[in-house]
Amino acid sequence: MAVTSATEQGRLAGPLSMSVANLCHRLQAQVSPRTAAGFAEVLRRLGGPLQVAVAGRIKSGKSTLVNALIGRRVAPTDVGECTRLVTRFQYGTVDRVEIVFNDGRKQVLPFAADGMIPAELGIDIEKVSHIEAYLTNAVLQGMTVIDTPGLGSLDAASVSRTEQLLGAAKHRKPDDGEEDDSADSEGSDELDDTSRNAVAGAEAVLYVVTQGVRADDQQALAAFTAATASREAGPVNAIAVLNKADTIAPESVEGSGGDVWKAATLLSEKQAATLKPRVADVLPVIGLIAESAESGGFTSGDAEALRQLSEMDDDILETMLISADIFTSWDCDVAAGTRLRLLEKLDLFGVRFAVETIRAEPEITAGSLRRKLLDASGLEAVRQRLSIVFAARADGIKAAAALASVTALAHASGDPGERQRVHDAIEVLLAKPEAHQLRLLEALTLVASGAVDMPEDLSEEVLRVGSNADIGAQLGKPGASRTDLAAHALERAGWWRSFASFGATPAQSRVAHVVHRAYFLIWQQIRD
Ligand SMILES: Nc1nc2c(ncn2[C@@H]2O[C@H](COP(=O)(O)OP(=O)(O)OP(=O)(O)O)[C@@H](O)[C@H]2O)c(=O)[nH]1
Ligand SMILES: [Mg+2]
Repeated sequence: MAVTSATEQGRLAGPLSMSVANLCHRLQAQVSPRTAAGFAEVLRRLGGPLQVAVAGRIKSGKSTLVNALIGRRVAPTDVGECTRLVTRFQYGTVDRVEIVFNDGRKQVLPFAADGMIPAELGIDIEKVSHIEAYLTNAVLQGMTVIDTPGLGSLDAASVSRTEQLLGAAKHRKPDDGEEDDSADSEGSDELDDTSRNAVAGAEAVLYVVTQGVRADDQQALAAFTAATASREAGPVNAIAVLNKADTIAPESVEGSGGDVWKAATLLSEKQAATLKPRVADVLPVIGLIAESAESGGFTSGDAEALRQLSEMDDDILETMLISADIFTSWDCDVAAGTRLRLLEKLDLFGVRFAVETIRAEPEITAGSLRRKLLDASGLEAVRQRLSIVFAARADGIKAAAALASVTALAHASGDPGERQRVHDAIEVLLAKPEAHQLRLLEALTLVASGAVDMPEDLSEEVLRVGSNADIGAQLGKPGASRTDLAAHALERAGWWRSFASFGATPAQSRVAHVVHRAYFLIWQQIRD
């Protein structure tokens, strides 16, 4: 029996990924070469870092946020062809960018003079599948970041390109131009389009919304769905940010007391009410300031210009800060070009924040000012959330995504015998106690996505038990004693078991059995 090798084990996110990897290894010998090639791809992905897609509407600031997260200004923002392409940022030992064409061909793309991916490629982008960027930045060892074009644009071609890449294949009809007949490639170990898409797709989503885009905006939601298409997104693998928090007019938000950050926090809570339980959380962030502070964009020259501004008469500065036009066209000692650069890096809110910081602490160094800007951007909270929500659960998320891919591959094979063998193997795997976490994630996603309807208090309980790593939080009793927790777990286990048997619909009952077992396992873990 083929088992996962020691080197592979080292790279897998945890025991769940390992059990799915073992399943793939075992099945490889029992399926057609093409499905086996698909399994090989699933195995390759299981061994890699979590794949996080940054999705959202056009111009919501996705690429800016990607740069901030990677800590390097490398993704083109604002204009240019590249904002219409999917770019995958992954770890590499040398910096390298490749254009991947639809036919699989690759071409190395030189970085632009400023170290960024060129905004214009100088080739027919209709022929381009996506861009792969290998960067030495350490953050990418922990996750692969996928920058996506803003959906909701009128550009249907880039929308469908994104959907294909991110795994919306199940909705797609065979392309006219490309052959889809399995007969041709039968016996070959090349991945066909369907199989490729079955294993592609992001495993987690960072969903970018702005004040201007209502959270329930259909096109914004389409962008969200497209990013995870073949698997359901939910609080396990999706978080949202309310970006461009600096541009929120506080007077438009009741209760903000005129404070921009307070307004952003209130708006985020409101968006969360609409988006939950699709996402774990909605966090306010100022991507632009985060990018400038994190990627070396903010220089000591900028700090010096801000210091000069801070020494100006307050009334004059206030007038200048009314609008970008006034700020750049006003007659003052700081060169207009420098002011324009400050705006590009910090926008008016950031300039004001920096000036106020310098006035409160005139001796502040450029480095400390950069640090304060970073703190003000809210990026740290997003990072922390990413590590709590995603990194800590990478094993479960990756294993669930891999299982979904395995199922999709078997389904795409067109061979009923093969489909049955794969199906049986998955059932055996899921029946094992150590795979319970996968069942729980599945149940949670069914409830979160509304596929299984539950009374609200029960939904909340399922979400709580399924999406927390810490037992106190799972039981909704943070800080309670072990004895209390054990008693509570046992009580809830009993309750869910009887709910499963009496009063629940068949779909609810399946979820209830999983929740019952989750409580039971918690109890086993903490009883004396
Ligand atoms: N004021 C402000 N501007 C921002 C912020 N984040 C991004 N921007 C600006 O918004 C514009 C669009 O940003 P991008 O990062 O290119 O947005 P995108 O979502 O990647 O755009 P597409 O890929 O074309 O859909 C740029 O001019 C950014 O400088 C922010 O937090 N505050
Ligand atoms: Mg972009």
